[in-house]
Amino acid sequence: MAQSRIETVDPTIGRHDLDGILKRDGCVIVADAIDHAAIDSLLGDLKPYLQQKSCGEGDFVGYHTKRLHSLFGKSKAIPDFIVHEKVLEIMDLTLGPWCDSYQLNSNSITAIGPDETPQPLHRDDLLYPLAHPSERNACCTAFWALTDFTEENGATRLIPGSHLWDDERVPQNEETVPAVMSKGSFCVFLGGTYHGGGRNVTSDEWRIAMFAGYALGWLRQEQNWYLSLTADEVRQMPEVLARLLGFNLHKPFLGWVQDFQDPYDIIHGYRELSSGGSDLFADGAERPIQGGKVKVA
Ligand SMILES: O=C(O)CCC(=O)C(=O)O
Ligand SMILES: [Fe+2]
Repeated sequence: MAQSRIETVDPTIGRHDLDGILKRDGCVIVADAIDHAAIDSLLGDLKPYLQQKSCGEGDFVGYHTKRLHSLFGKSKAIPDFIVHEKVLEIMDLTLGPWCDSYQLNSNSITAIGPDETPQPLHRDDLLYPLAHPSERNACCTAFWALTDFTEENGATRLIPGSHLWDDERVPQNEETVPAVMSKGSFCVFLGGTYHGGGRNVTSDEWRIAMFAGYALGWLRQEQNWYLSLTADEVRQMPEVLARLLGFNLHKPFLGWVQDFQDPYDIIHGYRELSSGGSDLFADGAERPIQGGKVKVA
């Protein structure tokens, strides 16, 4: 049975325990996983953009919520969060079994201001036409608390265990629990876990989160990094990040360019017509994935 609260663990937790919690609850909070200096530097870089940005105008995006995107060009601190070791360890667990490599799906700042009403509950995997429950996760989201998250200031609300619900069951606000956590912690939830931004009843507090969504490498990404980054920016990134953004070949042969080349090589200067190509699946990558419907007790 899923818990009626979100389990909070220490960053030293082992894979086996993390896996058990995520399979049972579909969500977990990892407390104090990054130091405040990294967050303060990020918030300093984002401040002018947040000041200039207008609030949304819609039930889903809110009316007292500011959102920022294309964050790589706005702060050099972003990669520290996106390729954070513990986050990637969780993605290895939740997405790794179903693809050769996973990718960054989305990356946003959501700053919920005073008087915001709750965001409608939803599943982030609504992007993909999946039946629930499914053993295969299409996507998985991590969100970082850049400020303390409290029930009063709009902490994201989740329904632990709802990743195991079918498509008929309608989530109710009373079933949600707030992801209360300290600045520097992050919460992860599976694509099938119902959640939504919380109500902010404070008079002057902004609850600021950085969302980083990850998805199976064979799906279309929610945000299009190919147009929001220049080739020069990608060339200067560490390889792990460039590949995570999709400048990568998903085995056995998805996403190749020119003469069956890996996009990562193209971006680093591969010249067309300089080879006749080679078998992309030569190193033995076959269909890597097997699986069926999840068994619900
Ligand atoms: O800001 C939040 O707490 C939730 C945002 C969210 O779930 C979304 O925009 O998909
Ligand atoms: Fe969401």
